[in-house]
Amino acid sequence: MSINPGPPDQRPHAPLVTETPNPGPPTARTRDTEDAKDAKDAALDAFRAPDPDGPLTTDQGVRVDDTDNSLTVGDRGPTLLEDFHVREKLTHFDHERIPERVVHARGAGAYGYFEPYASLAEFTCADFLQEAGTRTPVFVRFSTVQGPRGSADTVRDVRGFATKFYTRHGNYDLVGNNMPVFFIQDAAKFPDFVHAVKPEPPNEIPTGASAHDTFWDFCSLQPESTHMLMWVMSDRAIPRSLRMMQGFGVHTFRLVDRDGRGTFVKFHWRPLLGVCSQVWDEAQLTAGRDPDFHRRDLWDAIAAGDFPEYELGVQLVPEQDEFAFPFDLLDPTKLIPEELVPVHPVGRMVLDRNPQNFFAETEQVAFHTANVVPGIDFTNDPLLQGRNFSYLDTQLIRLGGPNFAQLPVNRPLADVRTNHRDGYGQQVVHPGTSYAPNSVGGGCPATMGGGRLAEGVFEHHQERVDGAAVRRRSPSFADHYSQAALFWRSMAGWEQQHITEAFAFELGKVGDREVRRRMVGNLAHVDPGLAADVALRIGEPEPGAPPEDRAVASGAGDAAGVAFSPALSLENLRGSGIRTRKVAVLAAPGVDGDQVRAAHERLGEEGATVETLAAHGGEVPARDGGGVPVDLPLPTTASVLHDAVVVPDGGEHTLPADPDAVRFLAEAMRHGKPVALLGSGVELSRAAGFGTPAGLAGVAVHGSGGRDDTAFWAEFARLIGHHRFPSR
Ligand code: HDD
Repeated sequence: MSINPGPPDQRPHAPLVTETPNPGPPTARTRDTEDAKDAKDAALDAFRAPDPDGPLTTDQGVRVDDTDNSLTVGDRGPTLLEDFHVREKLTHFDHERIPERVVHARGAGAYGYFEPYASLAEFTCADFLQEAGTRTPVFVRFSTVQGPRGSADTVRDVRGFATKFYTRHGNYDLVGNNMPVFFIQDAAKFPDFVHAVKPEPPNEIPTGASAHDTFWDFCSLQPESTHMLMWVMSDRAIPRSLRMMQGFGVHTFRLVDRDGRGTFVKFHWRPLLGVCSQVWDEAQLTAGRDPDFHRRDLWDAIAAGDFPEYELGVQLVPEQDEFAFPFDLLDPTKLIPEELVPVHPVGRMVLDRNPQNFFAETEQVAFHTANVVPGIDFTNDPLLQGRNFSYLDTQLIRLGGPNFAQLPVNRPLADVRTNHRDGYGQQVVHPGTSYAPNSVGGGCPATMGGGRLAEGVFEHHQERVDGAAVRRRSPSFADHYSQAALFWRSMAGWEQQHITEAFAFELGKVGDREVRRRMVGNLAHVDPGLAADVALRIGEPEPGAPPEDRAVASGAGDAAGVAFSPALSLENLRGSGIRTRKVAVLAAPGVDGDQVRAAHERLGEEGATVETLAAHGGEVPARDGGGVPVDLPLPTTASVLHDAVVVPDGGEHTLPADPDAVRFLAEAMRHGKPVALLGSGVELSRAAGFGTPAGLAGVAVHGSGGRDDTAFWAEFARLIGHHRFPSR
């Protein structure tokens, strides 16, 4: 395979001129395909800035004598227009900003690769899914939706999960979220939805939050949002890490095999570390302690070689079963319960490289749902159809013109030969013709004709459609509550409690009583108990029974075909092990140094990152006369930035009197984190108001806990692997 040859000045020859009218598909399995990750990395090399170890120049390459002083008349005189260097410097600076994304403005990105476990040729001719182990380079961008570029990471929000596969047959973008359904059924509603969730017009408040009147006004009038609201009010909306959340393509897409046969497909990403969330108070505190919490976590993990990994799974539905479900496969407010159609793991994605420049790569990456490759196609989901217009459109304004696909991060590895010309920022020097048909250019670039899917020629799936042009929602989209109720029923008790509290928090911030009542009324269709509880908490009357016409579509029945879906509960999605979990050891003068070392060794062996914290940096004098090195002074960190806490024996004279240490442990206890109290470590628990918490879920109390006490540390590692104990 030949790769995109890089910027024009480094190309051996112009890519447009081919000697044969039909260039044929890229089939040769060269090193580039076998080690595809290197192919994108190498392609980017051509665009990377030269070694900065040399003289400063202007944009024109002219060496500069001085960049600190403007050219002036005399020492104190006016600045001269002739100073082209300073004028260029200021002008470029003045133009540094581009419009942020209208949604998903805040993000973090990473490169990596995808490889299938086995061939999917039975269902699709997509080149990158044909052979086990074929590596395709990817770029992934995670994001929040509501907040601007500078907003905090840990807000309650949906997370974007967008993947660009640089396949040999062109770029394929899977632009998904960490929730499998969406707020609306038709793209026509998207501007309304976004206007409602974005900050209120007069004062641009709130930032990164949906707890305000316009959002709930819209949703309360738009019952199709109810299912998604259940997800957004659940702990799924406050993930512990971008490395610990699922991803979903949301829509039903279509796989197409080499003979043109279609199969409906839903895409799932499952993190190997398991799915873990914060608790709400923790998420709010984290937003203040480290607004970059998720970005930093992703970056640090990749930098440390702890590469995040996600398994790709597919739910496959034969085309003849299109109408076999009690919901419409084209309705993006519905999921296919895994109990009806299991998720088959088909490959894995590893993120193993941080970008080198945030703006050039993470900001300028341009995703588009219509970027599909032969073997993957759309369905008539009206939300997807609208997206297929919107993403290209938005890049034109965001990235300043039609040549954004030439930006390094967006360039396909596959050859590009188009008749597109000119436009802002054109990078390619096209010597040849730019129209078809032509004879003077030898007929190039030439189309290859239909029926050649397997050779990498995209051909739209042939589906028979017939009907009058109508502007109305399909009646098959009418049930807005059954799956919301299925979600509610499938939650563990603590998850239901968190959802109830989240509704009460959000609606409690809504000023308009009519909106609050209407929303509570909608919740009655999901579960009368939920509605009554929320109503009580926000001081509204308990709603009556749902009106008859709506009750038809209420969750009381079993319209989804399953009564419970264990696959929806976080209780069943925890990973195993404690890799990359952050454990704090609180040390104070007199600490048992052996226990501190044991925590580092035993938990470190399991892959956790263990940090010793003390009132100040340097070393803490240990009981045995030695010194314990301090990783972080307590005032510079917080318990919300850690997953678990160890309080060793020996600090009882200082720790309980240190307000930072007391707050650290109190918060960890409140947030249900695993805690190990060794020997006199229980004194800190008493000072934090938790007494001697033996028997509390997730708390390990032990008299010794030295290095050799392997059973104790193994048990504590098990507790850390459990993540949180919200029932505490
Ligand atoms: Fe969207 C960005 C995901 C519906 C219009 N969307 C955007 C991003 C993600 C999603 C992950 C950020 C991509 C990146 O990192 O650059 N969007 C979704 C999902 C949806 C969805 C999973 C429903 C299933 N979106 C949706 C609709 C429309 C848009 C219905 C319009 C009709 N989305 C956009 C956009 C954005 C965008 C305005 C903003 C920036 C961008 O595209 O590049 O075009």
